[in-house]
This record gives sequence, C-alpha cells and structure tokens, in this order.
Amino acid sequence: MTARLSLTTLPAGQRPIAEPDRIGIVHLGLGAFHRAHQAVFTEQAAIITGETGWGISGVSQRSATVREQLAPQDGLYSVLTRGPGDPTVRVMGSIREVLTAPEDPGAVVARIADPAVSVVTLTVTEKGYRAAVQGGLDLTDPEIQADLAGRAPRTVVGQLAAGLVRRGESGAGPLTVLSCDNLVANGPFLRRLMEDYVRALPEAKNLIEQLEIARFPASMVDRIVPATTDADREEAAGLLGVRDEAVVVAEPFLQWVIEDDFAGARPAWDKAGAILTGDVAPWEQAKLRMLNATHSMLAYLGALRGYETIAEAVRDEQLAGLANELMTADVIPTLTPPEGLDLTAYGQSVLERFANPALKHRTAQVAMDGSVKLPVRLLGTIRDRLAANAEPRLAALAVAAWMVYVAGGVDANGNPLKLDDPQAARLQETLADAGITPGHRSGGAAVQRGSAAGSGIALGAAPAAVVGALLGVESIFGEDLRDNAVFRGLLVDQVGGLTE
Ligand code: CS2
Repeated sequence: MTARLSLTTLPAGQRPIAEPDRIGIVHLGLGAFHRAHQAVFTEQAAIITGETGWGISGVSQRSATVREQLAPQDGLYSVLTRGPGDPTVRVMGSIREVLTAPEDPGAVVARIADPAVSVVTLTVTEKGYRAAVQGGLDLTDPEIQADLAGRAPRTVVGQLAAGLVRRGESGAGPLTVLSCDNLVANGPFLRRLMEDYVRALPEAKNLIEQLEIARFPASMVDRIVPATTDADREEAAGLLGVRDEAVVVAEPFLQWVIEDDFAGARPAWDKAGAILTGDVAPWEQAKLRMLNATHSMLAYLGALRGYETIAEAVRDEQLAGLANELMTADVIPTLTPPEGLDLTAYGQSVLERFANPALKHRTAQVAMDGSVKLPVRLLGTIRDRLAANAEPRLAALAVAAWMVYVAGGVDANGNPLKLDDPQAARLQETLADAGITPGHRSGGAAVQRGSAAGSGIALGAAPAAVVGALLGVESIFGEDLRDNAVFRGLLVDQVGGLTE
C-alpha cells in the first residue's frame, strides 16, 4: 500500500515547503479554494522571505472531513495544477493546525484572540455570511439568533465578534479581517454585518468600540478550483509517490488583489505576486460581473443542454457566443476598468480559462447556490443597464436559464438537475404555490447537444407564470426588480425561448 503524505514520508523532490514554527493567520472556511489560493500565496511568501511566523490555523466550518484528511498528514497537502501540458504537483506546508468549528467552537475563538495572530482570512462562500437582502445581517437566521443568545459561537460573525471582544479584553492587539469571498465590496460588507451583530448583543454599547481594533480590507480572489475527485487523488499519488487525501486541483492562473488597509503585520503576499492597492472595487467588479457572471450563465445554459462540465459548455460555439455577448453588450458598459486592464482581452482570457479541458469543473458545482450568487454576479449589471434605459437581454438570459433550471428540474435529455441552494425549500414552495411542479420534459426526441433550438424542457406552466413566481422572491430580486416591467418582459421572452 502506498504510504500517506506526511513530514516523514515527504518525497525529497517536494522540498522546499514552508515550515512555519508559529501560527500567525486564522483562516475560516478551510475548503479547496483556500488551499489552492491564499495558502499558496502564504507558502510562496514564506519561502521567498524565510519568515516562519505565518503558519495557518484552518477552521473547517462544518464537517470533520478536512481535519481527517490533513491531520494524519501533518497538515501537508498538494496542489495538482492542470494546464495545457502535463499536470504538476506541489506540496504545501503552511497549514499548521486544523480546527472543526462545530466540535470545538471555543478553540476557534481562542485562536482568533491569540496575540500571535494578526490576520483572519475568510472563504465561507456567499451563504456563509448570513446576510439579508438589503445587505445587513439576517437577524431572523436561527443560527445567528442562537449565537446572539450566548452559546459558543458557530456563525462566522459570531466567531469573529467573540474573538475581537476577547482580544480587546486581553490587549492582544489589532486584527485584520480579510474576506476572500466573491461578494461586492466584501470587506465593508463584512464590517457592516459585524456591526449589526454586535448591536444586537445585550452588551452592545461596550462592544461596538471593540470593532475599532479591526480592519476589514476588501479583496478580489481568482483561481478556478473544481472539487477534487478520486481520479485526481489517484493521479496525485502517482506523481508524488505517496498518497495525499487532501489534494486540491487548480488551473495555473491565480490572482489576488487586496486593499492595502491592514491593522497590523501581514505576510509578504505582495512578494508572492498579490497586488496591494488603494482601491479593489474596479478589479472586483470586473471579476464578478465578467468571470463569475459568464460562469453562472454557462453553468445553467450548459446544464440544461446536458453538458457535464464548463469546458464542454464553452466549447459549444453558441453558448460561447452568448457568454461573449453578455460581457460585451451588457457588462462592459457598466464597468470602469482597473488601470492597465483591457476588458475585452480580459473577457477572452476568461473564456479560454473556462475551456481548459483538464479541469473538469462541473456545471452542477457552479450552478449551486444561485439564489446568493445571482444578485452579486448579474443583478448589479441588470440594475445599472436598466437605469441607463438599456435592455440587458443577455444578463436576463442568464437569469432566465437559472429560472428554467430551478423550475424545470431536468435537462434536455430528461436527466434530473439537482437544486443545491440555501433557499431551495423556499423556491420549491413558491413554485408549488403557483402550481408549477418540476421534472418535466416535453414528449419530443432528446435534444442534440449543442442544438440551437429550445431545450425541449416543459415547465408545466406558461413562461410568464414561472417568471412571475420566481421574480417575486424578494430575498433575491428585491422589490425594484420584481416591479420592473422591462426586466420582467425580457425574462418572459428568454424563458419562452429556452423551453419547448
Ligand atoms: C465559480 C467560482 O463556483 C462558482 O460559482 O464561479 O468559484 C469561480 O471558479 C471562481 O470565482 C474563480 O476565481
């Protein structure tokens, strides 16, 4: 049997790895993305500078799986990079501790309060912030309420608030809280959620000033990191000569733009290629509205056509054309380009990255959590275009594709499409109330992959009824879009075009 990756079995060819002797960073949300992104920048910075104080304490917010993968490996794992040539593999040593929040919430708070820690980074996904549609904290969320009632905190805002309070009490010093999720103005957004949380605590008055010891810079992160499969683990084992249960897969490209607003010390991420800047907003808008929006569009349109991966979807010329038109016609007019970035060329590079056939990024993975992704990726563009009296047809098509995905529940070949979304129950109830039941195909022959015609999916209701039901979900669309006749008309046309 092949030995498991660890400090003792680490193959000679896999050094150097960073071998920090202290923990200086806490990371909330120890998924594949962090291991292929911020941890890689941290690793590279440590190797370049020789600094040994930036070990990472990674916090898994849900299951113990990540700890079970990493702990027996002394925190080591590898990144399997899949580009045009042969895949390459590299072992990382920056993660020094793995905590599982539900099992040991006290340890998480203690780590955030540790005076040796000066940075907390987060990748907890859109839904992990538990925000309400207006942008503030969702104080009706039962988990938020349970944290506010005083249990050992399990939510991200609860963990951060408890950690900051303890830092204030013990004089542990300032802290930078760096959100790395795909959200608009993620830093200020998180700061606002923290304020809402602290204000709702019984002892609010004394606590609000504790927030002042923290900074919440914004950041834009970019790297395509599909979920790891057993085949990836086999391949990594072949390349490494030892078995790595925690391997992550990524494309060669990686980018990190960070607002230069730190409360205290930080790793030399800039030496590892991160861009430190006074204004992240133009980068973040370009990335969310171009890359993430076309990703979602391709995920829904691709899944409806029966494509399993994003690469297959973008190799369909018609879908690639639609993604390109979304960027050029609807998105670019809403953007101010970051200095030195040609938006048209950026759009092309995004589609080329999606076409990477080695990545096998599943459409179903990108299609997840649409109710929290659409507002960030597409609805800002739609609002801006409507305000300019323009008709965002392509952005409406992407939203319509999501509607058909949710309301139809099957692809063009009759295979079920899974609705994996924090608001799944609510969406299904809304549809049921309107008499729409998912899971239909019209009787005709299975549609050929890549066919230009309608998908053959029957919604069991008129397009206007489906649009009416889903557009009424205020937590996604707000009142403004729900009541916008132009947008509604575009959606009805596009849903009609996508069905039958
Ligand atoms: C994707 C992103 O899963 C998704 O929704 O759009 O995770 C995307 O791969 C990254 O943002 C790329 O940086």
